[in-house]
Amino acid sequence: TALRSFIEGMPKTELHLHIEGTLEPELMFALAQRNNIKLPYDSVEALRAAYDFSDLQSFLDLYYAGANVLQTEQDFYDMTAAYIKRAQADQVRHAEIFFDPQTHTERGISIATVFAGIAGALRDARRTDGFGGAMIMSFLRHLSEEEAFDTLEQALPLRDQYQDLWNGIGLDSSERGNPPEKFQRVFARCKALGFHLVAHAGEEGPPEYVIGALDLLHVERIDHGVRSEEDPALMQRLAQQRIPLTVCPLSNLKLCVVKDMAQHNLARLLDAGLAVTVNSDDPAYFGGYMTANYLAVAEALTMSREQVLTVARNGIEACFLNDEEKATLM
Ligand code: ES4
Ligand code: ZN
Repeated sequence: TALRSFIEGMPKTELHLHIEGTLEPELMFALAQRNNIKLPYDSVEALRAAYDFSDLQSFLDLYYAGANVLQTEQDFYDMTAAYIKRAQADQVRHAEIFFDPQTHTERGISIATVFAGIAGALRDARRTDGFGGAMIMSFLRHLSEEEAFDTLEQALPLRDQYQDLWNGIGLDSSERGNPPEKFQRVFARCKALGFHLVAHAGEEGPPEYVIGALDLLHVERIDHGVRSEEDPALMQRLAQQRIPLTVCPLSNLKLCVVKDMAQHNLARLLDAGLAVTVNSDDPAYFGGYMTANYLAVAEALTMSREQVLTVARNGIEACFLNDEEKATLM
């Protein structure tokens, strides 16, 4: 259709993407074989068939298990390079990528290995294709704040070496029961260090977690944030302050945050004046990359080209580049 080709050709930014969530079953099996790891599935098909989630936790269990195949710098490089190639096919020009060091350091992988592999692929893509990248190191909220501090201490010696890429700190994993205030001190430290700050909030958790992320963690963007709609005062504030929401339509569908795509509130959030963006979250698990996310939500909500373009422009506005760099993405 005309809308499909419009969306396919539209230059895009990606601001909510977990690199561990881009590990496609084929690459997962290849890395398992390379590293002599046995997966609890017989085939790529059997693994894909297990991607039938009932909520965030049911997904996270498989996502952390899948990440076990990542052992060497080359593994992290190959995963990131595969993502970049796929993103470029969807006309993504700039991606700010989450990574979860704790998922790997807990298994004895050094944080330097994680940084080197991801950054290596991003730098090669910048040099050869002009693909823009940034790295947002994210803390796992089901772990303690002390463990987050420990991860920060391990990463800080690498900061100079990766200052061209690592510019942000995020917060992800199991939301319910792990409110933002649990990480108030470590986020204050990251702010003092000059990092950009973001946090997942209002995906499964209540609007109070969005307010907490803003007022206690001082984040600049909210990842997901779709449950903000339950609080009219918060909606007003998000619109007035132009606080970006990095919304992930196919993720919300696969994790049963919405019953079907026609029920998604993205168009209502947009109509209320919020700085809504579209992103792919964990595309290998949720059934689609950037173009598929735009298409799914635009078709289900019968969005106009103008609305789709507004969302894409919001993505440029919301990214962590300076105005001169943003202008090159228009
Ligand atoms: C995640 Cl969709 C989502 N929510 C929270 N944490 C995550 N980590 C990876 N994907
Ligand atoms: Zn996410």
